[in-house]
Amino acid sequence: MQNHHLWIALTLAVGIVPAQAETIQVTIDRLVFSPATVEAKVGDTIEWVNKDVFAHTATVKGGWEVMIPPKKSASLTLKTAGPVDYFCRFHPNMKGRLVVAP
Ligand SMILES: [Cu+2]
Repeated sequence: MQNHHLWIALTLAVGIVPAQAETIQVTIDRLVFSPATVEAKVGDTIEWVNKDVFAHTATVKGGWEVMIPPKKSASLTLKTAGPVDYFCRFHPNMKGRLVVAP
């Protein structure tokens, strides 16, 4: 009986949590971030999946940098709101954008 009540309490609690943090994948294939623009919110995690055989980065000028080794993935949890443009330091033509809601 105690367990039953606990289960109901948990179910109700989950129901009122506003929005769950998500993990959003960005694929890198043949020197292209895809999707190039991602809409996310603070607390979400971006996971870059590198399908290429060479390393890439997701680099923000004056900000953070994530190294994504060949055939591997790397991730970053978003801490600040606002739009942010990033590029690959090895291939500056590779560009991506994160639009981060509070
Ligand atoms: Cu690159």
